[in-house]
Amino acid sequence: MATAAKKKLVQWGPAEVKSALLEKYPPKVARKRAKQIMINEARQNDTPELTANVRTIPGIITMRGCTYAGCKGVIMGPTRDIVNLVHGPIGCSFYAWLTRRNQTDAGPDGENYMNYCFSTDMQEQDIIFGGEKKLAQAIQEAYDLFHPKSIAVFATCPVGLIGDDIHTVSKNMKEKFGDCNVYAFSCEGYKGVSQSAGHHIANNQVFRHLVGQNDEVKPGKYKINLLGEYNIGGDGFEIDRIFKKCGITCISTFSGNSTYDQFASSHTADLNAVMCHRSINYVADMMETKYGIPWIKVNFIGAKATAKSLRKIAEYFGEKELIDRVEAVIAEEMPGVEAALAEITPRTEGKTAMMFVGGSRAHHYKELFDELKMKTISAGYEFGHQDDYEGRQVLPNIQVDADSRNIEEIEVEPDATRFKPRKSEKEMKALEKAGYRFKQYDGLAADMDKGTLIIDDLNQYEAEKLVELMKPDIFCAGIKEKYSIQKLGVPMKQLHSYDSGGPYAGFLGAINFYKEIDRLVNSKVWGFMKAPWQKNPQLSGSFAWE
Ligand code: CFM
Repeated sequence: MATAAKKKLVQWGPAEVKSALLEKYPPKVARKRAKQIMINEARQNDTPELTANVRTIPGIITMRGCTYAGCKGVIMGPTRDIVNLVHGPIGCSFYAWLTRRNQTDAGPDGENYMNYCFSTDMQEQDIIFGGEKKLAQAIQEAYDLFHPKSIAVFATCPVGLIGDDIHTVSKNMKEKFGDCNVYAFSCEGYKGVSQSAGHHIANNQVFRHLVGQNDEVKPGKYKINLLGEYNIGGDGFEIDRIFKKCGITCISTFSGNSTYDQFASSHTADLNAVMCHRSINYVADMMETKYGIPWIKVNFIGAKATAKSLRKIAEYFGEKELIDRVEAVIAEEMPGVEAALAEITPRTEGKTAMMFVGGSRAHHYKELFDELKMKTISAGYEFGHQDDYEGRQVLPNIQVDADSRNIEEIEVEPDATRFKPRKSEKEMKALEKAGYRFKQYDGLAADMDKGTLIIDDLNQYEAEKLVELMKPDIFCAGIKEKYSIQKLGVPMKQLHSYDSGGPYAGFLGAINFYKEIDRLVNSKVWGFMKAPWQKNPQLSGSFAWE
């Protein structure tokens, strides 16, 4: 019996798994979900199409979050010296309060508002009579208490429904104060199909109200911005350590451990290095058009990926001094990584992983599992777009639906005085000829093996089914999935908050990750897990009054 079950598990085929996932759905739901479950063919630039960034089917328990979460929590949350004021009922603030593990240091000025929860605490009467006065009062109160450089206002669902004009309130308060930049985000939770819409809304306002506010040129020779790095579990600290060692100056990180001033002068950098393509590519594109800063895709998750990204940055600047320094740093850091791998990989080799995270990490963390010689058998995003799966070459073919049209696209022009190409056309051409790729991202599918399953917007039911059928050695997702998966006897690692671990970025982070995964996939405890009905299938019960 046990052997038969084992045999069946080993022999799963992706097509069978796909049909098993769809089996219980009503026909219409099954048809829709079938388009979001792809058996990967691993073809570069020509993968089969996957439907993404569409509404979750009502009734399905999605893993996604809301637009407000993407704007307030993800993009603006990690900035330490901007007061993030949520206009809405208290629950929206409370659940966005210190839950993402984006770390910060207080900096030399000690200005850090991250540990505070600012909210207008809307009540029924504000919903009925309007909340603008209350919002103005709250902005005034935050200003009087802290005198921050900047206050950002975030709209929650009811604000959009009753039509409070948060932008005019913010503008009036900004004019009144004179020394505090106040602006607002119309990021009502329902605005888009997921948190991805919130990223776009945040990008637009960051670009409009923050980037380019300070023209003062900061010291440093090789100046970059790191886009789409949010310092979860201290990842950003490790990347900063490596940059410093290499002599690379990071003007601004968008937005891990960042400050208002860093955003304000980010247009003075000479290169934008993009980590999380999904959440911040809009800013990268807009900064290129307005200021002439080229962007490249990088990844600091995985030791090899880190080395590759550093080399890519050095190659862009093209100066021997930097190239040599980067090589020296890699040579210094890699022995530690290799020693850890030599010890750990014999125990992890051949094991299997599944990853279902946001819109970037499934791809990034695949690098770390590759280094452990583990196989990623299924992966996907909660809210990735088609380009995050298949690469940016599909961008011209993506059909804009009503939900995407709902999100503003800013028309950007080159800045009359501040647009400055960072390289001559000739230099750019020469780099491209040597294989250097600007503005390019190939997506997850090209890196996944043939026959693996790529699934968009995986839900609670399918997650459990998938684990039952394919029995991975580890499943990676978020807190909502954690306990249901663990109850199936499979170790679960949170790749959003890292449970309480991290950093996993850079060289030292990679070593941390290897050790934790080793511990998880080789722990026998998961095999002992049995639910009561597995131990004793005939549980009997009676009513208390019987
Ligand atoms: Fe980018 Fe992120 Fe992600 Fe994301 Fe997120 Fe996150 Fe994520 Mo959670 S910005 S898309 S909205 S890498 S919070 S730091 S882990 S879902 S994969």
